[in-house]
Amino acid sequence: MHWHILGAGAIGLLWAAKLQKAGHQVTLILHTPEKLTRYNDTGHFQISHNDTSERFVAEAELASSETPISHLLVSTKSFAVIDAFATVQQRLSDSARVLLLHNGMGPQQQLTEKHPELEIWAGSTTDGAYFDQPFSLVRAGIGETHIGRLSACGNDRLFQELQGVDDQLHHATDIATVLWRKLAINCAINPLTALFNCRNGELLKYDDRRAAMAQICKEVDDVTRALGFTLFDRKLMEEAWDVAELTGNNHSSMQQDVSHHRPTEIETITGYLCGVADQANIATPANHLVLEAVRELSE
Ligand code: KPL
Repeated sequence: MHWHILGAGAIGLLWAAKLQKAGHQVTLILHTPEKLTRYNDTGHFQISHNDTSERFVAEAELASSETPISHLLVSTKSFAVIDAFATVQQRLSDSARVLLLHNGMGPQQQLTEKHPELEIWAGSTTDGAYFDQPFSLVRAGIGETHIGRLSACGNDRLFQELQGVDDQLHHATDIATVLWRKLAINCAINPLTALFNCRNGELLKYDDRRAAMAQICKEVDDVTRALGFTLFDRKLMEEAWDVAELTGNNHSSMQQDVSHHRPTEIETITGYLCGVADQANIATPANHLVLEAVRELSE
């Protein structure tokens, strides 16, 4: 298969490498002519893990290129998905498959509703990597990725066709629950780490941070229960506590975005949760509070 990767961030390049290693053809779609020129200086990206470093030679182009796209992986930041997708939409072939692999919720539902003719998949990953230089990634941890078909249209063959790409890749028959689980954990951890400017584990060390986290988690539990989702077999606070402890030394993606003065994914994380809660008339004051506070931080 020929995969076009829209969003050459950490997850996009990790997937480009995995797909290429499994024998797929890969083309990176880069955002600006400057980025394309910089990439074409060497024509490769590299990924290091422990003491080894691997080099991947892949083609790159701009969204304005005209070659048709049969398989599209969208791995941009969640707030950029809709606009980025629009830049390549007219290049999609009739039976194109689209895999959305980004944080948060909202864009997956919007695209599926707007394009009932497309086979759209969504995924959630705990893979971790960061850039030490442009186009040079350090793999921080090997995580799991769950993908599932969102659209009514199409079939489940894509999962079989991705066999061999990643031995930690799982087929989710209920992708909505998978996306909600990740959203719930992100609601519990990301805004507070951004507001307290701390590592994930440092949320657990202070009474006020733990209390805020517990309140946020209770509200998320209220919302998901009302929607009929069973996310975990225990309270979200217990689950989120374990994730914060396990990733204790990490800076959450939102804390990093705020500290580097980049736009955050608050609208597709807490913003999405609050939107759903408001529509269902469920009070989520703690989530609204952090939503406003992170919006102010990002101004
Ligand atoms: O997914 C994450 C993120 O930072 O976005 C968590 C689970 C909070 C780990 O850092």
